Amino acid sequence: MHEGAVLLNIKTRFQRELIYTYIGSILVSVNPYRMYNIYGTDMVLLYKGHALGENPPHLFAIANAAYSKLMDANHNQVIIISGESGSGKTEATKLVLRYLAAIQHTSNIAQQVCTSPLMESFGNAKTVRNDNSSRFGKYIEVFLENGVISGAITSQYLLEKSRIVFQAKDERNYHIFYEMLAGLPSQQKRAFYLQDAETYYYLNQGGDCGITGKNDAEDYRRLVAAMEILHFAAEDQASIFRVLASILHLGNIFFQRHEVLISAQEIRVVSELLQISPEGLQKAITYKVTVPLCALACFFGFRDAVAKILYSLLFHWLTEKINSQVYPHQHTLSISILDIYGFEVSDLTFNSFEQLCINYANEYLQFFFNRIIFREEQEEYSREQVLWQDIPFSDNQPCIDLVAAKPHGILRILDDQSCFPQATDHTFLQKCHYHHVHNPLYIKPKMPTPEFGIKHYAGRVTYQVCFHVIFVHLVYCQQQVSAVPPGAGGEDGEVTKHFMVILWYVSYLFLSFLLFRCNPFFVRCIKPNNLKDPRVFEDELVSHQLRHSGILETIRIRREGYPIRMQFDVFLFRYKSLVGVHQIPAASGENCVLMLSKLCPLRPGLYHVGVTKANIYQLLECKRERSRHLAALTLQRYTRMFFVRKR
Ligand code: AOV
Ligand code: MG
Repeated sequence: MHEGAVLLNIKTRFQRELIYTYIGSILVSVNPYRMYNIYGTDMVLLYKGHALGENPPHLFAIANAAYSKLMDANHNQVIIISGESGSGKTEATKLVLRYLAAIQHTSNIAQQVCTSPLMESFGNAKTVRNDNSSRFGKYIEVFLENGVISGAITSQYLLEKSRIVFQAKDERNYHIFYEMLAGLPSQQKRAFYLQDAETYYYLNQGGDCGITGKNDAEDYRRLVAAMEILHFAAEDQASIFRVLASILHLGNIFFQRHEVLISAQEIRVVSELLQISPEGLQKAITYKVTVPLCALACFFGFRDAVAKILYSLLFHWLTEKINSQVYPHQHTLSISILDIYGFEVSDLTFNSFEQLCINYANEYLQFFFNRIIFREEQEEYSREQVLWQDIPFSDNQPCIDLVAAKPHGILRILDDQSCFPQATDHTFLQKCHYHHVHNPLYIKPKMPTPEFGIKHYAGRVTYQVCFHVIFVHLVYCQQQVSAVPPGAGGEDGEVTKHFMVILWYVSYLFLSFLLFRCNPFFVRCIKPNNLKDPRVFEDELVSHQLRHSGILETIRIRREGYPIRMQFDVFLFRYKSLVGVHQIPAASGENCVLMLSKLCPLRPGLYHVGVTKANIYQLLECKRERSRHLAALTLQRYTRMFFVRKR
């Protein structure tokens, strides 16, 4: 049982076109970079109503397990999909939704919930890692009433805003801009004074406005069809395109040093499109800030900030609009799916504040995974007094602390610094160095460059410090978005409070939604190569992901641990018929062991007072299934179990 064996298994399966593998109840999914014919109605029927392990590993099996568990246990479920950028999280999310919709008899709402490409057009973009990279976090709650989808709520988190005004080489802005320019009828295009994508500064910085294999015009038509399904009025559609057009024109406004505008034409067009006065617009984008920035950067900063606000508001409005169409009548039980942007490991690209947020969110997700899989597992054993040797696992709490702990986590320092008008990138960086230089997870650059490095669980990343520029934008944007909780305004404390909102966004999401409300299922997505090539499996790259995702440790803990826990009364009730008892015996460990001994031979020394373990779970389940005249389960593995006193 070692890394090489696991790698070989996953590789061999990948080469045999088997992209899914179970590790315990965790599903590992390797991105095939090509569509296999494994998601049709036949597959839906194959997996519908069948327990995990009855059929070959598949995403549909996980979706079905979540569904069955919701129905059985009357408890909310969440499917947490994680993995590096480009590993297949968003595709997996869509497939889970498709499965949930497919098992419905009436699929009207289900279709609306599950097939809308709108969010993707507005929230996804081409990056160097993924042609369709999600640039926001998404938490979809699908509500079920008696097993039937009754509605859904999508929450979106931390849309990447820098992309609206800046793209790195070979990257694009959000799909929607290019789709609009490729697909809008020429008459409408003229009305918005629009030309080709190449003419817009906000669209052409990456160098290539097209994506091989993507037809923007066609996707525009699909987008409009989706708007129709969601009952977007004609005026709404026109307004959306008007706002998008005004953002593009805004980006073509240029400044010369100190306030002299040289783009009167663009100013006029933008103010016409947004139906505001040209003077007001000019004032808004040349407004002076107190944050120390050079004048020119400041002007561009505010032009860009206005563009970001417009886009953020549009995205926010759109999410709400979609939600309003499918909002559930009441909050019943739900299956949620979490799909955030993947970890961004690269020392080559420009990493800044937003990458730090993205990576922190992933770090937090890993923390949650660890908590569930390792820590809680071990805590449960000691609570139940099961003899158990702690399995060491790579706890990433220290990294969480480095980024966000009070009082000197990097985000805290940034938050703190933003209250001082004299603070600069330099003072911020010095503070970080001062507090963390001895932290093994922190990397102080050897040269005095304005950057620092962090050793994340998934790899090391260097972050460039130009936080103030981004910070101004973020604050400016946050003020506009209605998601800011009431009372977060105010003069002096504004910056701090708003910044805390961002922190709140990232951590609150995971903490409240995941940790406490739902029973989690984990899907770990793996990227076989960085070339997006269906034929290549790079051992080193996959090993790295296996090692850092905790998958190997999961295997160990699963094998050595007790994946099945049953409360005394549940156990006695479940297997009573196998021993021919009608009356359930009193719920005690002794009675469980007694019943167990009637069902199968127990080796002595395998259990303790009140708490026992045995290699029998699947054997019992098999007996039970047979006794119910159901098809016998295929059993290859034995699982250990222990009983739990009812709390
Ligand atoms: P991500 O969500 O994990 O990245 P995606 O789900 O967008 O990654 O997957 C990237 C690309 O891989 C997709 O556009 C597909 O071409 C291909 N792909 C992924 N899963 C499958 C599958 N099951 N079958 C066939 N092709 C697949 V990011 O959002 O960048 O973190 O922010
Ligand atoms: Mg994605």
